[in-house]
Amino acid sequence: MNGVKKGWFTPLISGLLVGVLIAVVFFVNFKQLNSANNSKLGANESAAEKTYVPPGKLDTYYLFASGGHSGNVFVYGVPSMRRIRTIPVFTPESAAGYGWTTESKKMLGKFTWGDLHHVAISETKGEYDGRTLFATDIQNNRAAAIDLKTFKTVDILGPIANLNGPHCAAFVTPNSEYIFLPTRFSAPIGHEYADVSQFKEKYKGVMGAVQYDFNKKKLHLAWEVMLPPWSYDLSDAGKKSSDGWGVMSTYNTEEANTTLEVGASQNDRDYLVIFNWKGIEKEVAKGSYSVINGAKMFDPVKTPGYVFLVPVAKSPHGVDVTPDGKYYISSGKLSPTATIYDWEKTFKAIKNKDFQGEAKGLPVIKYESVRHKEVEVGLGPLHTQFDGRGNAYTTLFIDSAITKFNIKTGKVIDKIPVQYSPGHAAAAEGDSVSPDGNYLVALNKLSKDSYLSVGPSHPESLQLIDISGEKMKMLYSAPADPEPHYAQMVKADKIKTIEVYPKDTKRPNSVWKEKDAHIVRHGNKVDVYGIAVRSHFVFDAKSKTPDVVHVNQGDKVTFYITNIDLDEDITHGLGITSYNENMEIQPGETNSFEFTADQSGVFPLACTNFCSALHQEMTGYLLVKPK
Ligand SMILES: [Cu+2]
Repeated sequence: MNGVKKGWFTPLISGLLVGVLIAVVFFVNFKQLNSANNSKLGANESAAEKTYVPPGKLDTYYLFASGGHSGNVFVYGVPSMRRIRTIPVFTPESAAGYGWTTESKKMLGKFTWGDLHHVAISETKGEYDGRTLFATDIQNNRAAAIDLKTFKTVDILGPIANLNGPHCAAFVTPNSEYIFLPTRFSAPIGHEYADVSQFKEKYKGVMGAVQYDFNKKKLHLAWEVMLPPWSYDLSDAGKKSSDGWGVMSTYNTEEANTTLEVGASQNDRDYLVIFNWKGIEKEVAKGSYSVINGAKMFDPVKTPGYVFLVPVAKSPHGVDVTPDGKYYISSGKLSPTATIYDWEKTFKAIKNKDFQGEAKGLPVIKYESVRHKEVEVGLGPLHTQFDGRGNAYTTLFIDSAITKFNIKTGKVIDKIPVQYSPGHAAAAEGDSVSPDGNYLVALNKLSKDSYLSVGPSHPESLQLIDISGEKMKMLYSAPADPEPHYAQMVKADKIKTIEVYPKDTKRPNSVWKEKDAHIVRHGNKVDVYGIAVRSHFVFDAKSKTPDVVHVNQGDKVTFYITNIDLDEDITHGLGITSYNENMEIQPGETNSFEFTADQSGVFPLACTNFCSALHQEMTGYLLVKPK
């Protein structure tokens, strides 16, 4: 009996053990597949502690993330990964009345969308200075400046002449002298008609150098550089010992003009374009340019000595200058290695004319002369960030991972999975001369099954990684609207926002006292100079119905409204029913919109930004008398 019992019992125990083991294995796999939050089991608590920002406490970083084809910038707090603001830039946004106010309409022009790809914080001595955020629109060839005192777009330049898809922009130089906009698409310069069969002869690439006047808050095009008909992808400015230089990646050196998926992947090597922007600036000042569509166009073939090519693995995306300015790192999307290039060796090779020939009239520097190390990073390397301790972090699109390696030795130190397909990554102060080395955010193109289902299309994701130790640790995963493309992370104490707009009584069209609100009529033009204050509007102080505006059908009506509540966060809005008009007026701000009163009748108007207990009562009427 004992034997039988034993014989029966043993398989039962073994079976249970196997069952438990299988369950554990499946559970572990399930966890790993469905939650990349934890690269190690049991890391939950520490990750939670590291990202938890209790009520009443503030995050230590701002993350400015490009909103891709949303046309906007999304602002997150790090480490909580809470989204704290959407800044409308290239796309109307009704919450802010952006796209309806006179000023924002003027900035947007005829465009109602944009593809906002790269953001860049202004720099002083290579450090993020927290003054301004720049962004570019790859779709409609524009550049924008966002004032970080108010988090508002203050200028849009463009469409900029001769540019076609400034993808890699914006990257600023160490003292914000320039924002470079190299373009992804080649096309005939000046929108001249030429069939794609004439691609090699008539099509050109162009890089635009844009400047920003910090006092006038205005962008302007300084000059452009004519380039071969290739696709220019990312760029970065030199720093410290390499200041004055820039580098950009280029693909389709095959000059394919159709079916690029195949055509642009033929050559083993493409190029990095190395350019001496301080030299070009001097040449342009001397008059070495031709004017094309109003732009000063510098031709590096006609004026040699400023633009050079360096071979790189095929179809490169990122190219990034190390914080010390000594190296630049790039890789081919279709190659598993990243190359670390040496700036000093590059300058020496240029000086010694250590060239292996030329392409389209531009000298090609010998690869072996400028290479520092090749690193086996993994599949699909796209973009590299830094920790300030001599390490680099490269996103791997195909592997869905990030590889950490030492810049000096080229030795791979660690690799962490992300969910899934990271494009760029942003380290804390990561593009500056002194990265903080504590956080890295992976900007993932896919998030399959990471969040509650929202239908066939899944959210993208931002994953916060702790890079303070030898090994990387996944801390948090936040869903994101399409498409997180590029981001920069800046210390929160560098951003000095204002509490209210200053009470500027000289500001055009502003009214600061309720009794001064008035309406001016000239023929069919009606200008309303009103105020918004908790919790009412005054458009005409002398009227018995101060919150009612009477106009005649067909009148051209402008509302100038000043928010005279000079308290932080007391924002008002003004929307007119059925008239498709809305604006936000922040404390101390004056905003306006204008329209033709083509519909007759009674149109209630109201405050559109919740402002007080009597917000619902903050209303009035637009009365349009029929013709
Ligand atoms: Cu209000």
